[in-house]
Amino acid sequence: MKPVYFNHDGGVDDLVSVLLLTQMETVHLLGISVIPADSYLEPAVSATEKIVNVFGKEPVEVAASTSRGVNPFPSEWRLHPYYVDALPVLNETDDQPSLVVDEPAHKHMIRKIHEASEPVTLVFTGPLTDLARALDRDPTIEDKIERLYWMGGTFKEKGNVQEPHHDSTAEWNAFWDPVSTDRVWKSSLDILLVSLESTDELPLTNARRKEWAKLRNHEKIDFLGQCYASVPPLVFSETNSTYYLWDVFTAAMAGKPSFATEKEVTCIVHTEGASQGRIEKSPTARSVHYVDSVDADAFFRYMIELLK
Ligand code: AGV
Ligand code: CA
Repeated sequence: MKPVYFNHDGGVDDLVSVLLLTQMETVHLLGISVIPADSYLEPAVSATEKIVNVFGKEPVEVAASTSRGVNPFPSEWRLHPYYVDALPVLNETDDQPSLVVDEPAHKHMIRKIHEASEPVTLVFTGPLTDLARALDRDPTIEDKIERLYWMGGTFKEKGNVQEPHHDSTAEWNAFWDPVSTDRVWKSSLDILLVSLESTDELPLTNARRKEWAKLRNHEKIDFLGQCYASVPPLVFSETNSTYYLWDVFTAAMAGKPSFATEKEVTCIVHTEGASQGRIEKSPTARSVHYVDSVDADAFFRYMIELLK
C-alpha cells in the first residue's frame, strides 16, 4: 500500500476525493488537511471528518490550514461544503469521534511525512500554500516525498480564472497563491500535474449523472450524485461555472496511475501582474510531468467499482 498524504480545499470534488481515497486498497491514507481556498474552512473540515467517519475503513487525522490566499475564490463557490456537510447520510449518528488535530496543516504534514516508514505520495487538489510553508519550515521533507500529484495549472492559452485584473491565462489553484506555486517549483520534488488540458476530457455531464442515479442504491454512489448535484453540468458549451472531474481524477491517478499517459515539459510560474498563476513552457526551466491523455471510460469504471 502506498502511503499518501492528502491536502484539499473543500470543493465538492475535493470532498468526493476524500471518499475515494478512503476506499482504495492501494492507498494507506496517513492524514488529510483542509485549506479554505475554494471553501469556507469550518464546513470543509467538518464534512471531511464526517466522510471519514461514515464511509472510511479506519480513522484518519484531519488538520485545518492556517494559510490564506492572495486571490480569493468567489464566495458562491466557497459555500458548497455547507451543503455537503448537511447531507443526511453524513448526519445520521450523533456520536461521531472527533478526528481534528491541534496542529496546522503544514506542521501536521511535516510530522506525518517524518513518521512514515517509506517515502510519501502527496495528493494536492487545492492551492500549494501548505506545501510551500512545509518546505520552508523543514526542507528535509523533500527527500521523503515520492511524488506530488497536483490538480492545478494549465498550458492552454485560456485557463479558468475570470477576474477583472487578470488575463485569464491561469488555473484557479495556481492563481490563489502564485508565490507558493513558484516555491514548490523551486523544490526538487517530482511533480505530476493534472492540469486543465487533461481534465477537459472529463466534464460533468447529464449522461454521467444518469449513470450514477441508476446506481444510487449503493450508498456511496448516491453520495457522489448528491455532491455533484450542487454544480452545473456541461450541456452546450463551457461557462465560468462548468464543472470537470478535476480533483477526483487526480485522486484516482494517485491510487492507480494507469488511466493516463504523461509528458515531460520545462516551465516557469508567473508570480505577479496580469498573468499571475500562469504556468508557461520555457526551455531552460524546471521540469514537471503532466497528464497528456486520459482513458476516461476506464477512470469512470474504476470510480464506480470503488464506490459499489
Ligand atoms: O480549477 C479547478 C479547481 C479544482 O481543484 N477548483 C475546483 C476543483 O476543486 C477551482 C474551480 C475552477 N472552476 C470552478 C472551481 C467552478 N466553476 N466552481 C468551483 N470551483
Ligand atoms: Ca479543489
